[in-house]
Amino acid sequence: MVNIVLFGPPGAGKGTQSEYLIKKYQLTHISTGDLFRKHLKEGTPLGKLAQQYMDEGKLVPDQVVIDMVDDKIKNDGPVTGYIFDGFPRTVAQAEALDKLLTSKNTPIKCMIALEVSKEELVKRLLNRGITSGRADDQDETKINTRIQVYLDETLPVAKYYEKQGKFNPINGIGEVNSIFNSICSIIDK
Ligand code: B4P
Repeated sequence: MVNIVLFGPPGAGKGTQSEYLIKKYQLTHISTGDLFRKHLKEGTPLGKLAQQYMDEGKLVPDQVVIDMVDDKIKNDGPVTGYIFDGFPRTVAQAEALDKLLTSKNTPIKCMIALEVSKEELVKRLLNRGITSGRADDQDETKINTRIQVYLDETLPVAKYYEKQGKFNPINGIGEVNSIFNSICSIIDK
């Protein structure tokens, strides 16, 4: 079983690369952003709670995120591995994930961090905002908040995995295919 964490700021290409990785390695996708958007669409209490935070570009409280992931993993049947996309976003989430996977005897193999400049992130997200309908992609102030939240609250997660010898930074600017190949070479090591 191969478990991978795909890490990076908003707009770094996590969702984009996940699609290719799922196909190649038959992984089960856990995107906390997608799960929240699904709840939102279905009008669940969890979706309504998450919306307040997402619309402002802030993080949903840790315990809410952790419980949702816990529930998803516990209810999944047998899987060949997970790709965690946009999770963990805080050290508390990373610790909770380790605990959960240790109890299943299946640790994280590696964390891959996509590195992209702030100018490129803003450009990509505004561009996606034209078609996505996502409120958090349409307003440059909200995008800047998301990037700042990433720097303040999420970046320490990189150190967490670095200490475990699992941190692998890669350049997230360039052709989607060549970034994909760089990711595969890390997974296949
Ligand atoms: P997410 O859904 O995770 O959204 P995201 O950070 O914007 O990344 P995404 O994966 O969608 O974008 P991608 O980089 O692939 O989170 C949304 C919100 O949910 C958060 O702000 C937060 O409120 C909440 N949330 C989610 N998880 C949470 C957690 N764990 N804890 C607390 N709160 C949480 O792609 C962006 C764009 O770039 C796309 O348009 C794509 O086409 C383009 N692109 C990708 N690769 C490219 C390349 N190589 N070149 C050019 N463009 C590229």
